[in-house]
Amino acid sequence: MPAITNHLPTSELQALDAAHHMHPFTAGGELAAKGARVITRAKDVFLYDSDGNEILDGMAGLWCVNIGYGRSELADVAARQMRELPYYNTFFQTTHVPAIALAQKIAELAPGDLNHVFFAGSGSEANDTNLRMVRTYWALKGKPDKQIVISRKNAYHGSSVGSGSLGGMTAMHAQGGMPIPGIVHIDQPNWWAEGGDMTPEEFGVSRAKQLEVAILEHGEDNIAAFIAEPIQGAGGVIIPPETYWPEIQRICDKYEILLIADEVICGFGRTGNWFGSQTLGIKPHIMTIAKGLSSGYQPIGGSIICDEVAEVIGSGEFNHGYTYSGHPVAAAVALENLRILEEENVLDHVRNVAMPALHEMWHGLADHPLVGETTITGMMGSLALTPHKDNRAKFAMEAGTAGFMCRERCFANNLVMRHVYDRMVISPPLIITPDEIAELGRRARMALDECYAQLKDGDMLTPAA
Ligand code: PXG
Repeated sequence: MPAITNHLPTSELQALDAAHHMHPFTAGGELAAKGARVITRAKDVFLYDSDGNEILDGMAGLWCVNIGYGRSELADVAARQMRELPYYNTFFQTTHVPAIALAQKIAELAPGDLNHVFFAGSGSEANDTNLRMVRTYWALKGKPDKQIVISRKNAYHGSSVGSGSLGGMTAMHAQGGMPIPGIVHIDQPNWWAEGGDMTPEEFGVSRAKQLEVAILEHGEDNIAAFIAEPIQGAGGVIIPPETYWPEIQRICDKYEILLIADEVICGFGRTGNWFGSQTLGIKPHIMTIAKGLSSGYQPIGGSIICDEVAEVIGSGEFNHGYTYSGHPVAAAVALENLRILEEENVLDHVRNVAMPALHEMWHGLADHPLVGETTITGMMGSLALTPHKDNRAKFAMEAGTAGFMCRERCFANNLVMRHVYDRMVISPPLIITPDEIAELGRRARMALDECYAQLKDGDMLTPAA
């Protein structure tokens, strides 16, 4: 076998990929027949593939490359750290400078008394930590029955057995024996799809009140925590009505349950503040972090824990942790990423430059015949594809068909924009410029036009009954 490099022809790379590489969330046979797109390098907001195409990455990878691609400072830090101390663990009463420095920095950035960090290798691992931690917390407080965690349908909290069970993705639950016991899912605050005749404000309150109903049904004495993304990401960038989070917060405050904000996507500038909880006015006891923490340059995640929970957990031995908890190279790279976010005032760029341009461009797509609503907070937005603009109609054909077609047209126009069923979502790198935003808008409109034409030609614009 010759060396496998970027210089091999695309078809050979695709054949090798199909032969040996199993992809996440992918129908392997279908992809093998088609051939995966081979990404070879990236710079700022652009990806380059093995055929030389320049692709605008409207998703920042998987919602994570917040500072953009190609920052050599992070590579330098990684190389330096690998030479000095490539690995050591944080078990058995040892520590190292990158873990200390990163934990301190995260505690400084996090609001309120969220002052303690438990590291993991990913968001999934961090949510597994959270599940065990909240249950352990209540057991140590002498309330071992407080074990149930309430979550939401169409939430995404990861792909491990624990975090996937916390999530509310039916397609995931259908495989591999999930959800595990002790997790209850209430409905999501998705007004567009599920709001019926209610105003968004009424709907927000009614969905939040489901939390109270679930607490009363299962008994306050049996509930450990409520977990939610401030804004659902993988579920389709579902921005809750303004009435939703205040009511959720009131309910969490009233009953003795912990609140976990899953900030894996919303954290580190995505919503225009350091954390989505700040943008949406949430006061969690625990935050889940990953993705933007290192801008995806290294795999790292974690949980930020408030003083009270950390103190109780610290009163005994918490029998939990990962080989790579606080990995020195990942921690050093994350720290450098946070330095860049801070010293280059990336949040100011987001608030004053990128957000206004992105919001104007995004809402500008609302006049398209295929677009039902456009919604956006900070640097994460979505639009609903619809066969009928005026009444929030869904398509008669299988949900996700139009979205998939639109995503294909985006790909053909060298734009990465994802679909979640029939919603298109964007989450570009935070450092995107107004010119690049205009280009994103141009390519998105082209994709929408082409998709609309295809749907029309195929007689597929029929609304569901
Ligand atoms: N919580 C949230 C809110 C996430 O979005 C995780 C936890 C899990 O993180 P890890 O690092 O274990 O993947 C996520 C991950 C998609 C997509 O297609 C989204 C995620 C991951 C993969 C794909 O939108 N989010």
